[in-house]
Amino acid sequence: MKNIKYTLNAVLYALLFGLFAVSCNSDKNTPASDEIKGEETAVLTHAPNVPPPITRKFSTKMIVNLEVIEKEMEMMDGVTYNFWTFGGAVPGMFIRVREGDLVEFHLKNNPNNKLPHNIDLHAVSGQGGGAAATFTAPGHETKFSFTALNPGLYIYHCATAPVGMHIANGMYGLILVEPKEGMKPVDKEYYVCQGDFYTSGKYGESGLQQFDMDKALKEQPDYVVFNGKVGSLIGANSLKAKVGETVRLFVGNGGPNLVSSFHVIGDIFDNVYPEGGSTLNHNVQTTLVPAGGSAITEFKCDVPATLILVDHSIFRTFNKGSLGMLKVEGELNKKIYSGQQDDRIYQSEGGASQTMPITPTEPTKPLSKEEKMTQGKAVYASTCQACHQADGKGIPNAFPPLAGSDYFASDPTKVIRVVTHGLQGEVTVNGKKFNGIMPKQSLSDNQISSVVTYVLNSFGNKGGEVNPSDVEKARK
Ligand code: HEC
Ligand SMILES: [Cu+2]
Repeated sequence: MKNIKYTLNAVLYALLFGLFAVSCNSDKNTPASDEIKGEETAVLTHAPNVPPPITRKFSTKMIVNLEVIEKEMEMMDGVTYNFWTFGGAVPGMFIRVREGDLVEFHLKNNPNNKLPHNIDLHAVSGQGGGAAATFTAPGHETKFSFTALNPGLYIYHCATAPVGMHIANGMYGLILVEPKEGMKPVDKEYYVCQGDFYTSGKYGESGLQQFDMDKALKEQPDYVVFNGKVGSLIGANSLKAKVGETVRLFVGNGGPNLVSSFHVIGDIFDNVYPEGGSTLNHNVQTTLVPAGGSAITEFKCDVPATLILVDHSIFRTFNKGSLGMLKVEGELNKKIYSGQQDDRIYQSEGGASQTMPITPTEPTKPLSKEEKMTQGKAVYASTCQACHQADGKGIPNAFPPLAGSDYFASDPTKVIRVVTHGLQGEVTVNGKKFNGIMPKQSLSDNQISSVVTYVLNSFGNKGGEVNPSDVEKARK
């Protein structure tokens, strides 16, 4: 058994590093007529930014300089991790070249790093996608060249043993090979890349987290995030667009394990290039992005809304971090959408109140505090819990805590107002800033008085009681 395992590994690494002389001749894409003119140094960008479109009509020599940096960074507020990065952030820097370009790739390994690394770009036809030529020790630089034969959006990643661990620590990014004829101009282009992370502590456990090999083998991540961090695309970091603009998202998935069901709540992809290839699909709700794969999605922003980017394997979104926002500002268009802009959109697809409707059974006589607590607990579980969590502690960067919240400590009627009217804009709760949207909840006066009473008397809060008449007053 052991022998078989070692033999398999040996074959795999031998292939990656080019120990076998494989010859594979094909003329199909040979760029015979392509003359390389001049040279350029590629502009690389950190997510969510994308380098400018290529307007050049000829092939050139593109010099790409990328440095591997091992670095402790935040995975979430208060949670840090030793990320291994291409360019100092997760995902790695976005590379943009043109079909037919001769790419001269320079890989540097920062002298302060502890380990050797390399790079396998899926855009490369050649041994290990470049991995064989770029095995680089700390403080060194390697170089190799390739011609970008096939247009498309490709993942690149480290392929140094143990490969899974290098990828799990954040070593991936995207390279776009624009087709010769270029891409249709759009108003906004953004770079979004998903990844799953395996930490010694559970989701949200503070402090420096170690990589957990056991969880990685079981494919049970604690974090599933966009652009390397919980909250990287929400609040002040949200993507932005105006009504009428067309947005193109270059979506990647570094994995290492999970496949993403990429979806934007509140809009439909007019165009999708599935798997980052050349096929064009239209009118898509959710597109699969394989681990080690990509997709390009395009959509027109028709009405003002906060669009929510999710992996629609939805527990990952509400419990592991794969949530982003695209704020679309501009004029309402009631023909396309009317109603209360932000909260309705949220409720219609992502909100908890829609998925778990409550049938109001109106009591005939006033409830005692004890009865309110019982009813309130049930309302909390079916309505509030999806966001504020069972323990009332919320989710850092996304949903504020109700446990010991200083937001309403001095005035319990504030809780009623938040529930009846919803809440948006920046709020500070226990010293942490939140800038999300809480939809107003369609609950009866009785249900609200119960759930608010429940919140005031749970999660270590200091008590209190409210009545349906208080709710009626607050509604006005
Ligand atoms: C869809 C997610 C969601 C649901 C469901 C939800 N909330 Fe919220 N809640 C939020 C968000 C997001 C904020 C912060 C809004 C902001 O940033 O302006 C918030 C803020 C609050 C606040 C003020 C800040 C604080 O932490 O004290 C209270 C109180 C509150 N919610 C109570 C409730 C109660 C009670 C329910 C159930 C009846 C509920 N929420 C349901 C998302 C939600
Ligand atoms: Cu590596």
